[in-house]
Amino acid sequence: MLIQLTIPDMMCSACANTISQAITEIDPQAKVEADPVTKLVKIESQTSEVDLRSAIVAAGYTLA
Ligand SMILES: [Cu+2]
Repeated sequence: MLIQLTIPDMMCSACANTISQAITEIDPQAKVEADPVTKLVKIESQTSEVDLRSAIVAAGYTLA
């Protein structure tokens, strides 16, 4: 399933990397596209959206 999330405090490519890592930690098969310019993260994953959201929050980011 494809999930698209907005993360307003993803400010740079380091944030994008941190977020991508947080997601692949809970789902190593996930495909993540994080763009600090648009603040959008596109995730192709079988993990539930709730779990993906918690992983991002646990990494220190805020979801819109
Ligand atoms: Cu950053």
